Amino acid sequence: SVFEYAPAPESRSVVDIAPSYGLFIDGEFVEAADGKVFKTVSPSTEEVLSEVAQAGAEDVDRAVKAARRAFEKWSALPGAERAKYLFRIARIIQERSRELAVLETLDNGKPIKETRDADLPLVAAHFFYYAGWADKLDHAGFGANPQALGVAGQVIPWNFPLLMLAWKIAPALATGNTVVLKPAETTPLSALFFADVCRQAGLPKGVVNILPGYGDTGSALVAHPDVNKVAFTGSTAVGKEIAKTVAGTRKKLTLELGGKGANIVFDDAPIDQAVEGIVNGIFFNQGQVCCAGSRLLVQESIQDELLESLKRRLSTLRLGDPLDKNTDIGAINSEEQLTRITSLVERGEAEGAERWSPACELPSAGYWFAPTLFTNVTQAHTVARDEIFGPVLSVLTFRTPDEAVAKANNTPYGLSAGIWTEKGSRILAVANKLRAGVVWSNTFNKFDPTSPFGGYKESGFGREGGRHGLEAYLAPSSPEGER
Ligand code: TXE
Repeated sequence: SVFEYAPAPESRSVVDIAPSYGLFIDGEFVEAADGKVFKTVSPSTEEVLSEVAQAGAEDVDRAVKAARRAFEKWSALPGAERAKYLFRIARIIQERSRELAVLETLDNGKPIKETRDADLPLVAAHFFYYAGWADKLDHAGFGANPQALGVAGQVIPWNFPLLMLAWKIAPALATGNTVVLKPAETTPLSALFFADVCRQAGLPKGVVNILPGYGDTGSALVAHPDVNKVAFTGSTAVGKEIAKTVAGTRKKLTLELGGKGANIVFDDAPIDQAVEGIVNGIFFNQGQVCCAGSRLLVQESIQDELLESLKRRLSTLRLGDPLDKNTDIGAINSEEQLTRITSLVERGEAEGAERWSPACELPSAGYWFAPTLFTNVTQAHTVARDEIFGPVLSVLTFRTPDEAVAKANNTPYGLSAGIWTEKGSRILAVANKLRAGVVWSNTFNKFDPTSPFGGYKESGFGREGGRHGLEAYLAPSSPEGER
């Protein structure tokens, strides 16, 4: 089945990592025009995994030209033909998911339990889902003859390297667009492995191009005049820069940016279940999740009971080697991210919030941060306002549902929220007032390719996933029935 688990990966020997990788342009791995390379390290050990070609402006131009050449034929293929390639890609990902899970864990630092049981099954599911759409676009509500936009320039972050790639590439290809994608500088390897998957699937040359590099590569891609669509997931600051670059051009843009999600726990919530949801909401992927439940809003009357259970649960989390199947908390993705988390946490303490962590030993090499709770937090505290993007939970309290809603919405972001209560009527009433792209009830961090995902306010605009995810890659066409 789509959701079949990969066999348990035990060690890094499961995957062959080459000492060096090229850029993937026009179906070939090539060196950067200026010969530049950079190193990618394993954040859990600081070991260099590989040396990767670094794309410059000339390479961006080469890749966009290749994608443009490929576009004519690719977009003219019958949808059923494009579907065959996407189904093939999905199946190869399933077959090679053991290798991919280990590779992703090594390059990103997240626990193998997550890459194996969450990232990889979701990646395959995305390709299966959008493969199914490729031949059903006509008269599906996108107009009579929906047209692909052309070349999509896509820039993705490091927190879910392969899953973000799937979110971007699967709908783009299903609708007949071609792609130039830039993975994040700290996690290029799974995208390059994906390039090999495309070759294995016989995907025509130039349909997918992968350009590892830093922010300058991303900004050259976004600014390239022959790119028709820009899709970005990353920081709000860079998202705003990209919006400025794209303004005044005819490029279509979607932005998926930061978040400061609230997990709202009412006094009638099933406490044990809520504790699991809170832990999953903020410690999944070390909290480096745009829709993380980084603020816990707990009804005052159950605060003590809930915090006691939560602390007990946090004391059982296992931090360490991400390749160990029992590990719950892996490494922080980069030294830079660790510094960012550390400075925000120090600021929280300096502003008077109370910091707590379970006793836990951090490995001596690599980038690590212990699960952290902040209590005595007010809405004015930095830790209640800024996205920390780390394993740090800020606890606030409320008395009434209206107060919960007001506090949950008191953020420049609007990506996610969670509601914990046994009352169905309350779930609906509260959810309708939350300014968040996704609201989970009695669960958190649940993803499905059929559901649209995206934000309000500074969390960006546009939706990825589901039927909505296709709209972002189609030109507005004539209304249904007209041609
Ligand atoms: O993000 P960047 P960073 C948030 C999170 C995190 C902070 C910084 O709060 O602490 O952002 O992370 C490319 N033009 N999120 O510095 O820089 C870059 O190379 C075009 C939330 O890693 O935004 C990478 O591929 N591209 C988030 C991608 O943008 C540029 C996920 C993201 O990097 C660019 C990541 C430019 N000028 C961070 N500058 C989420 N929404 O999930 C950089 N890039």
